[in-house]
Amino acid sequence: MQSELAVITNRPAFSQPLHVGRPNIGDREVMLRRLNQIFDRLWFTNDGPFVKEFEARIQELVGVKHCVAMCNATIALEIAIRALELRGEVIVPAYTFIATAHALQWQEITPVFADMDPDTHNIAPETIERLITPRTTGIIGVHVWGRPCDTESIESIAQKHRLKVMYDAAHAFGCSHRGRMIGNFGSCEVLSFHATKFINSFEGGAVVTNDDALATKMRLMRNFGFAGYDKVIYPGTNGKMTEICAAMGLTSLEAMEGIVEANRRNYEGYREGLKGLPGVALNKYDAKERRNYQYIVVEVDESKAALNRDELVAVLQAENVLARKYFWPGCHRMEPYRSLFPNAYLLLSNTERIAGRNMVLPTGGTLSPEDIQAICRIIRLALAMPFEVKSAIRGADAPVSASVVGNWAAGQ
Ligand code: T4K
Repeated sequence: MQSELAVITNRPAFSQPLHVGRPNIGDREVMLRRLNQIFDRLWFTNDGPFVKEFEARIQELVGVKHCVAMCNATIALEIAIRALELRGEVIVPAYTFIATAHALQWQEITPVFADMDPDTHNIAPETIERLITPRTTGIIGVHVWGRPCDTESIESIAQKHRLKVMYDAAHAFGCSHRGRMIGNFGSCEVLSFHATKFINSFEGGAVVTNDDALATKMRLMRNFGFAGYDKVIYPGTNGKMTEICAAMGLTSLEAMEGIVEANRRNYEGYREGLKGLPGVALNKYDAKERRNYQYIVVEVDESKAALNRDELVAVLQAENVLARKYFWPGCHRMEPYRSLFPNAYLLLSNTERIAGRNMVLPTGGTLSPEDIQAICRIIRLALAMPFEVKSAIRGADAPVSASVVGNWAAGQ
């Protein structure tokens, strides 16, 4: 068993970097056959047969009337926001990937940041109402880590104030809420199929909805507003998914059950390995609901653990375990929001606290149970020798960050 830490010895436990968000491939041979079909058909994009098949599979899996596949979830968010005619101000959680806020700001709609529920990391409904002004037109909830928002409370606030609701479900494909699949809530929900997501299409996204008119509008918008050759009936952009992306998405979907199983095994491995460590809390998933177990999120409470989150991340990165600090420091502390709303943090105390404590650990099909045991051992060892770790990090500030940059670059 390893008795020293690389942060002290400079000898990492892993020779190759372990990443958060390593892509799942599915059956490589099947993917290559699909690639050949694309070359044979000479149909590369613009609503091709694989895109249609991918949309049909998503509709079936989510149990929703329409899936409009797009080139990524950021464009899907932008198109959905525009199709819903949101404007003025829209309430979003500060604790999300920056794309949720940027999709609004990009169209000159002001994102107004709400605080999070510290138990679920999702938007806290009780913080929404005080942010509503005459300019507010909607609420975007984000199902962070695939754990559903409190849709009932959000939708009742929205009804009371005549606001529209949509969800950023980038993390939540394959998850359910009270027995109903995510994708069926609000006016529409946005899925991501980015390489790092549970199901990936290299890059990709989709809007799912049960609203026929909204789906028609979004199909027009993702293809420049074309309604047939030479006929543009709507303003639009290029949000189309390509055939090669849809081929990857289909291949990934076929592997879905195996991916969930591997993710769940990894999650259980971490749970076992981190059990009983004071101040180190693994995110919980509701076993009665469908979950994709894609994210291993650990909250480090410095008042109970001997180290803080940043120190543990430095320890892990020195070992070539490239833990991430998602979603630190929160959207409100990134530009342009930080300059536009310098006092936003005053209403975001839970976001500030949790964003400073959360770290996301590597998972996915390339990790072995032994890798996970080794990662947990590193965390245990570091917490057992906090003074040595703190002084190594302090004393070797420059070398530690240089080696972290080196590790990160080597993994690119
Ligand atoms: N809404 C939410 C709530 C989201 O989380 C996201 C995206 C979106 C909307 C927008 O969805 P998309 O427009 O992307 O479809 C990553 C992903 O790029 C991003 O998709 C994801 N959320 C976010 C949480 O994570 P970065 O900037 O941290 O990515 P990057 O390049 O550092 O990659 C993350 C890790 O994955 C690295 O450790 C390396 C590994 N990786 C990455 C890629 C691309 C690989 O091993 N192979 C790869 O091909 O944002």
